Amino acid sequence: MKIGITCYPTYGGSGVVATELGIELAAAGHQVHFITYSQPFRLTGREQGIFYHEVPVSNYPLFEYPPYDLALASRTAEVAEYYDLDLLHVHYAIPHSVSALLARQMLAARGRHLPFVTTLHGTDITLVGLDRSYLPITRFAIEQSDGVTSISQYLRERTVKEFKIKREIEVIPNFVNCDFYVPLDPEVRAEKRQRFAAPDEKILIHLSNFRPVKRVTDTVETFARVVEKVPAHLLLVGDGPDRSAAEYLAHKKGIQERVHFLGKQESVNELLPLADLMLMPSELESFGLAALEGMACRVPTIATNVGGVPELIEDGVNGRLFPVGDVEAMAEAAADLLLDPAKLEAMADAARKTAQQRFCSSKIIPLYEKYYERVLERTGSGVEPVSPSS
Ligand code: GMT
Repeated sequence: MKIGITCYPTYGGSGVVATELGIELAAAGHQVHFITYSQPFRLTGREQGIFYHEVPVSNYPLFEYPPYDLALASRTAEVAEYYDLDLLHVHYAIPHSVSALLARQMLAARGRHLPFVTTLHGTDITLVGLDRSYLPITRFAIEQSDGVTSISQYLRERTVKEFKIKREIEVIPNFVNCDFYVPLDPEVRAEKRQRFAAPDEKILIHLSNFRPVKRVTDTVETFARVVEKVPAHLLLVGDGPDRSAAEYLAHKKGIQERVHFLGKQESVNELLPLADLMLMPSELESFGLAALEGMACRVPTIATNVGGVPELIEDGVNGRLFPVGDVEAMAEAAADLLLDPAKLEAMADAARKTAQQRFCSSKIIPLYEKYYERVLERTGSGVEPVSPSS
């Protein structure tokens, strides 16, 4: 298939999922065209079968708000026509599904059919989509999509309830490449950990875009309580609006030497396996991709019991779940695990097993392929399989 993908190309779960999906689809033999305002950050531009099309947005002085969604619709229609795309897959409903709808209509007027699939990721529904100014158009674009998927059961139910959507929404969970996100060989791991911690010290990690919903200061609060019991270091990977609040808190608590702000990192698969535990105290997560990436590297997560997280983490088996804001309980559980190596090892094994058995890209990518085929069949634009001789 020739598939167009639109997403937010910057750091953020939906962009990561869209990019990894494109990489996996290209590896499976499809032709993938990314249509976004900048190259998705996990792409090198050298991947076989992947093409990138930048969306230029002109900044005429009259435009206080340059109309990116229109530029995106226009560029999508062009790319679809020139490269003969079979299908478009947009990640994050706002504004991508609206631009896709416009592109589909523009092409229809020229006698071409471009079905599009919208994948809902979370804040497009739970925060942004419920803003009155965005709700009607988001609901319309979701209803008009040729296919809609959500990354968890929770998000599907929340979309149906809050948006009163009647159409079918397919749950296709997030995934991780289990050959790329892997535990390290113990000797290599011990050597690499020395960059951050002494051999007898533990390492905790947090990975996010530091938005308020991630409650990064709860991560620091939790860690401050852990170091009272266990010598440890905290790696904070990512950047965003709450970084300075977290830095201030680390100084206020006098633990700044133990809290390492690493900023945005491209190869998180190299950092995650160094940790013993991940902290994800979010206010809400429709899935919690960071936790899954950690689990694939044998790092269990102390998380909040919110949204779609229980679909990934089973409390006491492959991680721990607590109410939002309960930093005391999260710290106690973390210290308890760090001081009980056998318990931590069992949980680390279970975490990797969950990632492998349920969320590996090898299991999830075929679900997307089958879904695309169904959408193409339903909309009357099925792609003929290419015979080896043709
Ligand atoms: O959480 C964010 O701030 C970013 C957001 C995104 O779309 O980039 O993340 C959402 O999508 C991720 C990938 O599907 C999920 O793993 C996150 O749980 C989800 N975030 C929320 O629901 C808050």
